[in-house]
Amino acid sequence: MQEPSIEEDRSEKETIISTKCRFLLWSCVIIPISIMISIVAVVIFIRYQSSFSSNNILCNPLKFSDYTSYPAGSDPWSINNGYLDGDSFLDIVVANTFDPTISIYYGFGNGTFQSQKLYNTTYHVFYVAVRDMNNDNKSDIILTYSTLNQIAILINMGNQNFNSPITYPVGNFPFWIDVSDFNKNNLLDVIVVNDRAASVTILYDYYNLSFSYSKTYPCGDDVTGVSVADFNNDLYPDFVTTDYSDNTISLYINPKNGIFNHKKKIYTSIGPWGIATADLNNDNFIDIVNTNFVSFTISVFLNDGHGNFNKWDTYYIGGTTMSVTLADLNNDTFIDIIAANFGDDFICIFLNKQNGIFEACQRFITEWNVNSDTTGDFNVSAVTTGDFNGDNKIDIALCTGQSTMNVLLNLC
Ligand SMILES: *[C@@H]1O[C@H](CO)[C@@H](O)[C@H](O)[C@H]1NC(C)=O
Ligand SMILES: *[C@@H]1O[C@H](CO)[C@@H](O)[C@H](O)[C@H]1NC(C)=O
Ligand SMILES: *[C@@H]1O[C@H](CO)[C@@H](O)[C@H](O)[C@H]1NC(C)=O
Ligand SMILES: *[C@@H]1O[C@H](CO)[C@@H](O)[C@H](O)[C@H]1NC(C)=O
Ligand SMILES: *[C@@H]1O[C@H](CO)[C@@H](O)[C@H](O)[C@H]1NC(C)=O
Ligand SMILES: *[C@@H]1O[C@H](CO)[C@@H](O)[C@H](O)[C@H]1NC(C)=O
Ligand SMILES: [Ca+2]
Ligand SMILES: [Ca+2]
Ligand SMILES: [Ca+2]
Repeated sequence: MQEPSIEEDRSEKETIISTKCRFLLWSCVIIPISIMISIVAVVIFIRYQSSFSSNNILCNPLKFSDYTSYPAGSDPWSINNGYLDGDSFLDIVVANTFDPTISIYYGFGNGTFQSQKLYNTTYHVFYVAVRDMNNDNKSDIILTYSTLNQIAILINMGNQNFNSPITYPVGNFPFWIDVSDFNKNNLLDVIVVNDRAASVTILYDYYNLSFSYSKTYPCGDDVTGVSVADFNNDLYPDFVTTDYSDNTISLYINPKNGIFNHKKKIYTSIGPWGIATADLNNDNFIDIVNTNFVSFTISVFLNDGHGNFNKWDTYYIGGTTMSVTLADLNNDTFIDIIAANFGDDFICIFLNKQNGIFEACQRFITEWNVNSDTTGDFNVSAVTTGDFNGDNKIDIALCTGQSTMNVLLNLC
C-alpha cells in the first residue's frame, strides 16, 4: 500500500510541480508575450490609424489636371472670382501689385478663360474682393490702394466695362478686405485691415456710391488678414484678424449693433498672415484657419460652441505661406483647406477626415521655375476656388511670382 501511496504522492507532487510550471509558463512567458504583442498591435494601429481611416475619405488622394497657365501683370498678389460679365460662367480677377492694373480673365465655362483684360487702377494693390456693392445684380470689384491709404470700388457697368475706380480713405496701409452688413440694415459695410496702424476700419452703409460713416477698431501689430463670420450663432456678423507681429488673432463679437467694443486676443503660431472661416466639423459653429508665414504651418481653431477658440491644431506646409481658402474638394460635405506655399512651387491641400481633423498636406505643383533660377521666384501668392468648368467639382485658381495665373481642374 506504500507504493501506490508514494506513487500517489509523487503524482500529486508532479501535479503540483506541473501546476507550478504551468503557472510559471503563463505568468512568466505567455502573459508577458501576449501583453507585448498587444502593445505592439496597439502602437501599430495608432500609428497607421490615419491611413486606415483615410480609406473612407472620398477621392483620397485628390486628383487635379496639370495647371493651365495664363500671363498676368507684374507680381500678382491677390486673386478672387465671381460672375463679372452677364453669363453664368465664373470669371477670375487678379491684382498686379507692381503694375497699375488688375487683370480679369473672363471664363468660357469649360475650365478655360480668355486671356487677361487689363483695367487701370494704381500701383500696390494688395487685395481684391468681388461683391455686388450697389445691389444691381452685377458683381463689383473692391481693391486696397495700399500705399495711398485708400480702398477703391469699381462699379460694374455691364459688357465687361467698369467705371473708373472711386476711392475712400481708410487707415495706414490697407491690406485685406471683407464685406458684410454688421449693423444689419441691408446696406453693405466694408471692413479693411490697416496693416501699419494695428487697426481695422469699417466703412458702414454703402449707398449711392458712398459710405455713410466709418469707425476704427484696434487689433494687433501688423494686422494682415480679416475674415467675417458669425462665431456665436446670434445671426450678427463678427470678425477675426491675424496680427502678424503679435502672433495673435483678434476676435471681435458683434454686440448686435454693428459697433464693436471688446477685442479678444487669442494666441496662434508664429507670423499669422492669411485667415479663413467656415464650419469644419459640421457642428454648425464657425471655425477658424490661419496661415503662419514664419513657422511654415497652418493653425486650425475649432469653435467650442460658445464662440471660444481655446486650442488649435497645427499642420505643416513646408514653406512660407500667406493665402488660405476653404472648400469641399471631394464632395463629402466636409470643408477642406487649400493653402498656397509662397516659398515654393506647390499648394498644400489638407483633406478633412470628416471631423475637423485633417490629413497631411497633399502637394500639387503649380508652376515650374520657368527662369530656372533657384531663388524661389515661382512663389504662389494667393489662391481661390470655384467650379470653373460646370461639373460641380470645386477647382482651384492661383497667382504666382512668375506673373502668371494658373488653373487646376478638379478630377475627383
Ligand atoms: C472652351 O470654350 C471655348 C469657347 O467656346 C473654346 O474656344 C475652347 O476650345 C473650349 N475649350 C475646351 C477645352 O473645351
Ligand atoms: C490706362 O492707362 C494707360 C496708361 O496710363 C492709358 O494709356 C490707357 O488709355 C488707360 N486705359 C483706360 C481704359 O483708361
Ligand atoms: C442676376 O444675374 C444672373 C446672371 O449673372 C442671372 O442669372 C440672374 O437671373 C439675375 N438675377 C436677377 C434677380 O436679375
Ligand atoms: C446720390 O449722390 C449724388 C452725389 O453725391 C447726389 O447728388 C444725389 O442726390 C444722391 N442721390 C440720392 C438718392 O441720395
Ligand atoms: C519668393 O519667396 C522668397 C521667400 O520665400 C522671397 O525671398 C522672394 O523674394 C520671393 N520672390 C518673389 C518674386 O516674390
Ligand atoms: C456631390 O454630392 C451630391 C449629394 O451627395 C450629389 O448629388 C452630387 O452629384 C455630387 N457631385 C459630384 C460632382 O459628385
Ligand atoms: Ca453691382
Ligand atoms: Ca450696413
Ligand atoms: Ca455673432
